[in-house]
Order: sequence, then C-alpha cells, then structure tokens
Amino acid sequence: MFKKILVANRGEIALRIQRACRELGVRAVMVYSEADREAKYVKLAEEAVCIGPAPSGQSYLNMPALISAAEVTDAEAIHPGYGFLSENADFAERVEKSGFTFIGPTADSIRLMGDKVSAKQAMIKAGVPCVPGSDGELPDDPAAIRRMAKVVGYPVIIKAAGGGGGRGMRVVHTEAALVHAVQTTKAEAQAAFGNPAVYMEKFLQNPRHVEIQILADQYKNAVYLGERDCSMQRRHQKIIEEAPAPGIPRKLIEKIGERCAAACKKIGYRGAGTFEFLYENGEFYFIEMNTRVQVEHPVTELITGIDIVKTQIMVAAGQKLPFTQKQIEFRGHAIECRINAEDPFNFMPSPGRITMWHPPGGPGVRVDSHVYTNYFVPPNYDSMIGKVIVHGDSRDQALARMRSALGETVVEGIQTNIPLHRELFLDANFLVGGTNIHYLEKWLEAHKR
Ligand code: MV4
Repeated sequence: MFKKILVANRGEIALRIQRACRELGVRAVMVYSEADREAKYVKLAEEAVCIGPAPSGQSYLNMPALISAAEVTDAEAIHPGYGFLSENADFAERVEKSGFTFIGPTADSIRLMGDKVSAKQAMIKAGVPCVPGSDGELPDDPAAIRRMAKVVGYPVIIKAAGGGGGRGMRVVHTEAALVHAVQTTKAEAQAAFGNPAVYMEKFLQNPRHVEIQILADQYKNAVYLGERDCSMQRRHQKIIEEAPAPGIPRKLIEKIGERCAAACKKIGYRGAGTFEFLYENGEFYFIEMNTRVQVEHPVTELITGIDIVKTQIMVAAGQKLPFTQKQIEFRGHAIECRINAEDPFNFMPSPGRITMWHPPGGPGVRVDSHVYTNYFVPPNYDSMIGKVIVHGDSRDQALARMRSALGETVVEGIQTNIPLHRELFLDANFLVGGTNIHYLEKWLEAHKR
C-alpha cells in the first residue's frame, strides 16, 4: 500500500478521499486554491499545499503545480477525484512519467473512452449493446450520410466524438435538415474539442439514464456493482440518483452487468468506472463510459457495502480485487440528493457564507459534505455543497428517510435546492418510480414560479 497520496481535487470528494486514506492508514496530502484555504479537509489535513489562485485553470487544472506538490511532499500516487483532470489522459500520462501512480485507469483506457467513436467501437466488439447508428465516424459525402440516416430512421442524433456529457450533440428530425446539422455539429466540435469527427445514432425519445458501476484490478478481475438510475436531471446536471433502478428486471441487470465486466477484462481496464446506458422499452443501449469515480458512487456503496474509493486506491497500489462477483450482494434501496448552492427554482448560483449548517442524521442517513457553519462557499467552482444519501430496506423506506432527512436539514445564509428536493419527494410520479430523463424539466415547466 502507498504511504502517501496527493488528493488533486476539492470539495466533498476531497474529504471523501481523505477519509478513505485514513481508513487505509495512508497519509493524504490535500491541495487547495487560495479560495479554499478554509475548507474542512484542509483544516483536517496532516499536510496541505496551496497550488495557486482561485480560478481552476491556475489551480485544480494546473498540471505542473499538482505534480510539483506531489514531488515536494513525497507522495507516491495522485487521486484525481471527479471533474477537473480526472478524465484527462495527458494528465494521467504526465503523472506516471513523473514517477507517480495515477489512481485510475491507464492513459490509454482514458483516451479510448474519451473518444466516443472509439469507445462505442470497443463496446460493440466486447458485446455491450449500443444505440443503433453509424458504424464509426460519419463520412463527408452528403449522399452517404443521408443513406445512413434512412437506414437508422429519423429522428437521429449527431454527436461529437470529442463530446460527452451532453456537449456537442444535435437532434435531426428530417432529411432536409440533416446535412446542414452535420456540418454545424462538425464545426462546433472542431472549435470545442479540436476534433471535427461526429457520429450518428437513432435518437431515443423517452429513455431513462441507467448506469452500471464496475471495479477492476490489473489482473483482469472485474466485477459490476449493480446499476444507478440517474434520470432525474436538468441540463445534464443530475440532482437525484438511486439504486436499484425501479422496475428493471434483475436478470436483465445481471446480463448487462456481466457484459460490462467482460468488456473491462477485454480492454484491460483497471480501477473504478461507469458504463452509461439509455434504457427504453426494456432494452439497454450503451452511450458512454466514465473512467473516474462519480458523484453518485455512495448509492452503490450503500446497497453493496463496498467502499469504492478505498478499492480504487487498493487496485491502483497493485492489489487484487478483494471480492468476487459471487460475493457481492445487493441489499435494500439507496437514494442521493445533491445539495447545490443555488436558487431552487431559477438555478442561479448562490455562493456566500453559510451562517447555519445543520446536517440530517439518524438510521440509514449519510451526508458527504465539506461545509460547516461559517464556511464561505466560493463563487469559483461547481455549486454542489454536499450530498444527502439514504438507505432503506425498500424504496418506500428510503423515500421516507429522505423526506425526513430533507425536513431536518438547515442551511442558512445562502440559497440551496433543498426546497426543490422537498417538493420532488412528494411528487406522485417520482414516488411511483421510473420517470425518464425529460421528467424534471417538464415538471419545472409545469411548476413555474
Ligand atoms: C442520447 C439521447 C437520445 N438518443 N442518445 C445526453 C448526455 C450524453 N451522455 C448523451 N445524451 C443523450 N444521448 C440517443 N441516441 C438523449 C440524451 C440525453 C440525455 C441522456 C442522459 C441523461 C440526460 C439526457 C438529457 C438529454 C438528452
């Protein structure tokens, strides 16, 4: 095991990684920008290094500053968390070339999955079901593009190979609009990602977003930890996630999970990862793979009892996965609410000083947050200030525990989205379960104020 790890992130995930290190007996070096001096995980740190001014380009995205921080503190490995440099293959490569271990997959795996065309081709080859569409990158020939769309069937969606997470996509309903849409998406993709390649898929109109968590070691052992339903989102920002996904047959999850684990073995994947699927009419369609730990990992931790962050560190240190697929059991139901410092109904960011922080507690309630009373939420970063995660024997019990938890949470001094969560946990359709990716935006439109 490593003696010392550098945590190259901020916020709740920095604290989460620090906690995993403590449990493993590993020293955690925290890094912070000038805006994060007062962060809880910096105060709790045995060692912390300031890496630059508030803007993330000069701090959390500053590769030389992070690598120097690892050098001066004699850290052996770097955990990138999520966001920032976590899926940057060049960073993973520079970390390794500088003699440190990148806590994540190899740079080659990150690169393979970062290009959505190569990711999809790898998944087709590995037997993971994908959305029907073009066989790889679209050609330039307009007639060839039109022929493809005819075969796929309208509506189609044009997606940038360099995109992902909702960036660089365009839906096309008619042949008349097709070629222009492809040209525009290519131009935008070139400007945004430096890569003009685009591909085509059948556009699924009302899917759910269901993802499979995997863990793999460097000895070709790989397991799936079940699924998460992340359909409750606005503008590609998830706000509620849960596991298991309501109403999806266990046998189908097992089949898709096995395929994901087999794909990991096939591509030599190491670490934690998530296969993102669209789920519609009883079928799974792979869209993207995330090669990092995700915000919503706790719901999977609560239903499996497995510590995903600890396992990431163990496999990065060269250990074997400490469990087999057969040993993994799924128990009960977990739900997460992301708590954001924002106006609950117009979503304007609401940074500032938290004058009162009273987190919820009780049986089956977990709070992952780096904030505290008198903490100043800086305006420079993502607005998420923490997560409330509940576990229950059944979905109904988890819902009741979340309602209770949201009821006792107090955040004063800034606005948060807690009032929105409180209303959603009374919404009849959400309570039934299985709402699709458009549900929240339609709900907000119908509940305008
Ligand atoms: C799609 C789709 C419908 N059909 N692909 C958006 C984020 C990116 N990961 C992929 N996305 C989508 N891809 C096909 N073929 C609809 C979306 C989509 C979406 C997906 C997941 C969660 C929220 C979403 C919101 C709008 C669109």
